[in-house]
Amino acid sequence: AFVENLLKHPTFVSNEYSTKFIDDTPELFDFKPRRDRATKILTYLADISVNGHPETAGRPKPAADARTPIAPQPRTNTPKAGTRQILEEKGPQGVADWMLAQKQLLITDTTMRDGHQSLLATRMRSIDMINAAPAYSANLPQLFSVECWGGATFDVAYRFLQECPWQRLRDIRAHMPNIMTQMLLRASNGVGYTNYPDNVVQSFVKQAAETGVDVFRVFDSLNWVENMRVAMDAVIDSGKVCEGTICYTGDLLDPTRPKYDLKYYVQMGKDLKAAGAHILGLKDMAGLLKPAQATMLIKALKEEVGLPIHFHTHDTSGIAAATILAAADAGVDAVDVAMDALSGGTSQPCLGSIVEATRFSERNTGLDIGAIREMSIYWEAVRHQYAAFESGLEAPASEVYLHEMPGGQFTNLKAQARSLGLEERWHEVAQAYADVNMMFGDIVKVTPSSKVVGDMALMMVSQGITRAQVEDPATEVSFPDSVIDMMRGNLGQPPAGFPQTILNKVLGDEKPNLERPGKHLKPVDLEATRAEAAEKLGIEIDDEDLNGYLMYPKVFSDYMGRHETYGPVRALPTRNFFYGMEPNEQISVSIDAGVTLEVRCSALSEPNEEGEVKVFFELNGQPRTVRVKDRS
Ligand code: BTN
Ligand code: 3PY
Ligand code: ZN
Repeated sequence: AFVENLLKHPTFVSNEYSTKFIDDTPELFDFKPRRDRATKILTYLADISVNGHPETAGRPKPAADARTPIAPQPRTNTPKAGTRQILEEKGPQGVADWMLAQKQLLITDTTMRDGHQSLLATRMRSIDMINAAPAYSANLPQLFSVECWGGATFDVAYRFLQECPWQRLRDIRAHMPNIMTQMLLRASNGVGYTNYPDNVVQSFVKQAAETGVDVFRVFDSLNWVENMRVAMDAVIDSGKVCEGTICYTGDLLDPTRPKYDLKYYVQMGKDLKAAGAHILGLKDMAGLLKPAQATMLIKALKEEVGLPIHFHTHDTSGIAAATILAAADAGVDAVDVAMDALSGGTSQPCLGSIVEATRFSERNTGLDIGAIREMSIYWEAVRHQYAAFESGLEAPASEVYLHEMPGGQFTNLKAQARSLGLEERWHEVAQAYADVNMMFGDIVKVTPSSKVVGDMALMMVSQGITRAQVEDPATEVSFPDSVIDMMRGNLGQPPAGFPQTILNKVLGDEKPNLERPGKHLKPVDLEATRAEAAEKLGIEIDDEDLNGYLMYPKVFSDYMGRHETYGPVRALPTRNFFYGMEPNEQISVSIDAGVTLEVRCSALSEPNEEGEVKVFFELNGQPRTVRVKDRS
């Protein structure tokens, strides 16, 4: 069996082995009957070539002559020290002190997280990020941070991209050792849609810090600081940067909505400081903060809280760049922007243009505009590979001030509306979303509370129910589960609680829980859970896997099942991952350091009577045939 394993090992097959290879390759001693990784990848390529990828069926395809994305060359082999070195040498408080002492406007690049979450349905694959990381490190070392993890990217990686989010983080970290990585953490909701037991949140944060997150932006979907402490404490204990975050909603000058005024935000900022935040995040997830309001809010927070401020917004309205410039004038310390090719619309404003706009001012970012252009040209080619996931949003829309949907939810909800046959009634969905918000007491809408409002709005439009009917005790309404869950208090409490009218209607006589949800959740036995997963999946479960399983038991298990069949498909170029191979196409697939498969597709047969297609490959020059059922 050893010799058999050796002969079919891809490194051996590819003649790249050395004498150390046998010692360094423990799987040679693994004698279970198991198909090797190369065979698994060929199986995947054959299946996709014949049947297509379920996620891209019926969607626009990249142009046949679309440019192959080639990352910019690193301009040096010894990247300059950056914010990561400040964190390592001086700790998180050192980072905060350094921010306050800086004059330059500090820049976070969101392309690898919110940029594609908001424009491409979160579908960007790790390989496209990791390929860019060395050029970020060498050519853009002045960046404050690169947001590349968390939010929706965690489950989408397992669920739709067939890759491990932890490996993505580890690889980006390794290739970009001088710039801080940043993640979005939904406090007690982790990177999920529900409140997890405290020890699950703690375990997750610890692992994320170990694998490679430097800055944790922690927010709560109802702005309840009480419900953020467990996550914030875990970040502080890990020695990483805790960015305690205010979610911005409404308009702080609107006299008809006095709930979220300047005083409210300043108080929340003070509460987050008292809870130990190193940085104060200001997260305008829908892009509602207007320039003049930004001037007031940033000034007030700077003066009265005193923490460095990191501002995040979305360009759905088309005027977010003006808001960023107003925030910069008012003394904001850091801002989020996306590389040009993935900016605008529901994403962040344009990084290169903010760099140019501040260039000859005292807020000059210090970033090299040539390096930014090169990087954006790369991202443009990457974006073209994801044509299937474009939302087709045509223009900026002031309607965002009506519905207040987060940029990361907008295109998603639109797709959900389409699948319910409501695409032509989108503006009614937008109005219903606004009505539901008021009915729920004017709440912060951000994952997961935004999903609850969206579920309710879709239900009302599809069933033709108005707000008045929902609130009328005499009308029978069957509420979505997520609404019942939120009214029970399972996502926590908004400022001043949910209105009695809606509570009565949803819960009847049932009393909601007004305490922190985590207070009543029993701790999970982590080792028993590890054993359960290992038993169920028949594999060893390491700490990263365990934390994936704790967040998403089914999504993780399904991923592992497919991984057993298809192997490390993360290594495939994006075009081949989504569309397979064409006859005469040849690709290199680097499945491990030093292990590269040269794959050529020679031909596809016609289906036989059983509906089976033969796909003919050459793997490192050797002929290989894979049979696949034609399910198309
Ligand atoms: C999914 O939609 O199930 C997730 C990604 C698809 C995984 C691959 S695609 C080829 C093969 N056929 C399937 O139906 N699933 C796997
Ligand atoms: C997320 O939680 O994924 C968000 O992007 C919220 O804005
Ligand atoms: Zn965002």
